[in-house]
Amino acid sequence: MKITLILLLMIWGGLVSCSSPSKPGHTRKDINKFSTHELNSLRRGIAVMKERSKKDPSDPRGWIYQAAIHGTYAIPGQDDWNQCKHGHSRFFLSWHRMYLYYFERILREASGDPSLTLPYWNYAKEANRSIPMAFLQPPTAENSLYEPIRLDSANAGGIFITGAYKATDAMTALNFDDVNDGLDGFSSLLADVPHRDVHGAVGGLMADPINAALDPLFFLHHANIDRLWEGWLLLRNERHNPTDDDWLRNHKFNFYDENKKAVILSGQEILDTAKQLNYRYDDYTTTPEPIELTQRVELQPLQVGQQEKLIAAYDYQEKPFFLGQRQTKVDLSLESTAKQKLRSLIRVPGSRNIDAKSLSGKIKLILGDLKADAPIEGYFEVYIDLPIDLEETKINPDRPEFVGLLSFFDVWGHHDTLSKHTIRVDLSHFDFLSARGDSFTIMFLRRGMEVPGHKEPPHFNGNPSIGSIKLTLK
Ligand SMILES: [Cu+2]
Repeated sequence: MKITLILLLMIWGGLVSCSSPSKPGHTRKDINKFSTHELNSLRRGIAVMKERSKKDPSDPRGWIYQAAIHGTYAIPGQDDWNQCKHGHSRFFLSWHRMYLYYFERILREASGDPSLTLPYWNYAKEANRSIPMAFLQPPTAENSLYEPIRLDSANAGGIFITGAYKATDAMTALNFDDVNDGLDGFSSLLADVPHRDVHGAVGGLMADPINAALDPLFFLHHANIDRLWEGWLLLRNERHNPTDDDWLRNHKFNFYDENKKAVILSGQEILDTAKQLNYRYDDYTTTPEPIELTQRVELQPLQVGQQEKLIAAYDYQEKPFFLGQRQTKVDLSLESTAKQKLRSLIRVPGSRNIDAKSLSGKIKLILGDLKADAPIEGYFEVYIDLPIDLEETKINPDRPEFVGLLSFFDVWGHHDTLSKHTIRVDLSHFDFLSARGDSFTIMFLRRGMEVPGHKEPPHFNGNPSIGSIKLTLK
């Protein structure tokens, strides 16, 4: 009996190791932990892929073809090009996981190093707030990781000095998908911050969803987004992936493997990275840690009779609100009945002693009908009622007037969809509202990665505009 069992175990063990010859699995590491050997493999793999595209543009394992699967301006296109899922698509995370998986296999094969894995860029860590050094130095064509047309500030080693890198809002969400009343779920929140803002802050190819995957940094950024998805699931407390057929089975996506073979994946095949895709991450921590607070209140679907009231709006159909190069302000006056309602909610004017827990999530700033006629580099910080005459150097997201971030990545290039961006407003900001009275000011401050001492923001020319600005109370 014992012998049979041992024999069976041996056969089983043999079968397992035969069916997956690449065990033990691959571990995706922080780029800053890459050894010189690993960096050389990464550089070589990308150089080989770039070379392949030059020799044969139709080679699906070439750099340009791989980027085209994500997005391309090339005409005529192939059926399997321009597949990227962004914004509020519920396939944003799953599609990019599949895409990275086959890209990584191709990269590994191209590098000739069977142990090469895709590294990730964890910009939330204090030491990682600039573009990883290997992608900046040397700034020559020989360095396959360098990309000359990023924003100057990004390629000069500029750092995120503001909150664009923080996934806090996304991590706090319990729902994967957006829910009925328009509150964003984890997937959309992560697609906004840090995803969109990092794209914008790097600039150049990265700021344009159609060209983004041509910059090698794209793959490290998305590896980090993929890692944050796993990190979110590990926070548990009701967090889970969708379980419906639409997400798991009904949508299938096309890729190529390292042997040029066409392959197809669906959601159910990529849920367990270690078991199904043979990779894991070296670290799943998300920085800063999310706060478990009032999400349960926020995520309840809209109930009958609980309509949203307009508090204030800038909603000129004919004339959108254009954002300027640095600071742009817009005054909104309070709608009179909303004013009373708001006052009744803020029991102690000028203080923080309001029942924030029960009211959180009820006030929303909705920025709708976003438009741009070119990719917009950088991103915008949004503030409500900053003190007048406040020096710009003192404005940062640690201030209580900060309400969120706005980026135009994926507004450009997705003309067919009406782009809407919703910012949940923390009630503590309304101290300022009650103090000042009948109107308040929303300020948009443009940021990028900044080189200390150089205050000039990157110049854009895509005329970013907002068609409607609304503050609603539920
Ligand atoms: Cu992206």
